[in-house]
Amino acid sequence: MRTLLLLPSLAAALLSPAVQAQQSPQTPPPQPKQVNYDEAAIPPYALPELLRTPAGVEIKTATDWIQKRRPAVLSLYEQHVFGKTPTQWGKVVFETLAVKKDALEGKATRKLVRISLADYPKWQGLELMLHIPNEAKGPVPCFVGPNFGGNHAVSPEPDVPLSTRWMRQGKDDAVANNRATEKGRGTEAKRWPLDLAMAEGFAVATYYYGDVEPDHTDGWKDGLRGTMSKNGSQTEWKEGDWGAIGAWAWGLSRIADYLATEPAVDAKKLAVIGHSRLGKTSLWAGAQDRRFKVVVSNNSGEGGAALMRRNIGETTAVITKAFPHWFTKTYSSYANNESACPVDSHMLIALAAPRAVYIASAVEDRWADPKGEFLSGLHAEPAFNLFGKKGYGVAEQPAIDTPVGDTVAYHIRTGIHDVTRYDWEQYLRFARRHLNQPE
Ligand code: GTR
Repeated sequence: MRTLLLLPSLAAALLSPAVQAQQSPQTPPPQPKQVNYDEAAIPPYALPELLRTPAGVEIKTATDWIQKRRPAVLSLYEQHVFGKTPTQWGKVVFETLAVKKDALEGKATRKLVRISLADYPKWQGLELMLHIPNEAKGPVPCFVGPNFGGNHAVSPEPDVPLSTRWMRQGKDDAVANNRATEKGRGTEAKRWPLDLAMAEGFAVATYYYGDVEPDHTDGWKDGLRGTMSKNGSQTEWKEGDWGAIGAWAWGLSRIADYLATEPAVDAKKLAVIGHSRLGKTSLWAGAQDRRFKVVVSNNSGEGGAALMRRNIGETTAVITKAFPHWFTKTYSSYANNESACPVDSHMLIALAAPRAVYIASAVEDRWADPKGEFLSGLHAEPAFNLFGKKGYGVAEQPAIDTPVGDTVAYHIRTGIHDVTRYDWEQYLRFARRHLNQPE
């Protein structure tokens, strides 16, 4: 098998050494004593070839990509990284819980909808919070993404019910005894600039990721995975079985199911978005579900957009030790052995082709390896080129706060690991450009 050889670059100039690893407030990251932040210390690596099958056949057309290579790459990603999403779950039930027509000072209609499974009543379902701009003249495009702190944390308004599910304990008092408190209201609102999305004519759909599975190693027992597995009697997870990221991504696809029934939304114009571990989730949802026409990865890092073969910032060894439940069991066998893995994240990005992908980094988010996030999009470009689509248009990371790209786009923003209004401004512009194109 021919391989593409990439030599480590010495140019780490963009990345200031100021912050070692800045993570979301809910989840202080593991801080291993020896984290490599030196580009020059990355051993040379070879990426698995994107457009050549293991038998050596070169993929030269869009049809061959769609019919042969894409299914093979998807299956490799299932087997080695995220596990296989079940193909059957029976009837999906939608139940409208509340509609508020004058949310956000009259700018939006807010709907709360429970999405559950008729065959698995033990699973309490997920609560979708949907904001639709009131000024819309017809069905609108929609961003779909999971949130970390509950719908009450995303909305700035006090009448959104507090989440009652298990929640990760952070340093602040938004969560006490692993349950949301009143103090958590609006704490994630900055990451979800609903006013901006409404003004731009986009609906926004979100759910608390813990509705599908609590985010800890035993969380599956109380979540969808446990409930669905052998009628709840499964006791361990095998190689190739799905992990929590797969389950959270599944939740995003069920929201897409609901949106197909929602007259106010144009379900042909969906963008999927996620930050950090939920950016890994949005990439995996976008890889599997072609209804997401735009895929956004915000600071998704290791296991997301960052190339796993670059030993810098968070590594496969660190992530699989801290969060084994996120992935399929096989993935941990690549700890300190990344070159044995038949995929890397350029293939995860390519799975979205020819749909549009936006990858974003932050300068101080060195834990997530901004350069590795950039490179996955760059090395995914040949798959997009098969469809006559263009990627970044540049071969080096652009200057800070300078977005680049066409169907694959990228920016590295000033600041820390977070989702900001600046990030959303770029995503909204990108989504408008791509969602308004003919199929
Ligand atoms: C960290 C983890 C990262 C990232 C982050 C987050 O602890 O190491 O991979 O996903 O959590 O989700 O905020």
